[in-house]
Amino acid sequence: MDRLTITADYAEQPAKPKQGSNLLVPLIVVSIIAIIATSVSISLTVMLVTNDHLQNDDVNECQPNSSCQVNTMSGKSFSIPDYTPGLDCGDIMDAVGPISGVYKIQPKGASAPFNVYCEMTDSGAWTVIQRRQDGSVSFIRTWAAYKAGFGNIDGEYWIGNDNIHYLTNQVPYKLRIDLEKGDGLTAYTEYNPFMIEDEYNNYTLHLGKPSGTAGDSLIQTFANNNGQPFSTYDVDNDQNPYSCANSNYAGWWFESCTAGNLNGFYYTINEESSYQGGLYWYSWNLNEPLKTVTMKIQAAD
Ligand SMILES: [Ca+2]
Repeated sequence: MDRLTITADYAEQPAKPKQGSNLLVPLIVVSIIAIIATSVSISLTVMLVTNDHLQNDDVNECQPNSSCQVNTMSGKSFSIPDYTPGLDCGDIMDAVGPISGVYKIQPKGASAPFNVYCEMTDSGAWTVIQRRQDGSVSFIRTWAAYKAGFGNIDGEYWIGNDNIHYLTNQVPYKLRIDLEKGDGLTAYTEYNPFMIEDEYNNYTLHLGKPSGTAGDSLIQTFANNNGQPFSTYDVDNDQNPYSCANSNYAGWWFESCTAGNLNGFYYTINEESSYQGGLYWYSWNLNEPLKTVTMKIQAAD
């Protein structure tokens, strides 16, 4: 009986002590991992803070005879070496290094320097001529507004048709268009070369060979924008009996009308609408509205 009872008791609870020891070992392991992870995390944080601090100190160190400016895109302030307004952002990068931000440039033909956003990347310095990101700036503007430029250099803007003309007539330039959908997917298209004529010739668009991941929505498509003059709602130079600028809510190089409209109305994602006149690039995203668009130029190789 005793033996049986003991056996039975033992048999009923065979796992209990083992469970205890099974739990104990993972607990110790987990605790050790937690301690190590915490230490690593603390070290990393310290390193990041230190690096950030060092980088900021590096960049913020104002040298004698230097000018300081604020990088409003990142919200960080930094200083840059004194520089003479360059012909484009390529000159700026040569002068101050690969620090993206707002700078003054003065291309040949421009009567005065003007602000522009310079995007310094692994593929060189890009002069940003247009940016859309939140709908904070209306692009339903007159001919005069598109001529002079409008918006905020640290946000949404059009750098101005005169300025685009000055820039792209210095040397051969290429155009890069960066696109982002609502789901965060990105793609790009380049046209090489890219230039526009002067106001006398209605800023007529000239595009070279397209390349990239977003396809061509401006040349070989249902509307050929290449060789077309610029149109706005108050100056209709398009090939349509009506006004493409009116129906597309944009100033653009419309034919009749376009398969790519990057100056249209900014629809918020999931906004109930017919998407008429929105930001779209048909060869990549049909007529679904885009989330962000950047048009930027660089001297061609
Ligand atoms: Ca027309």
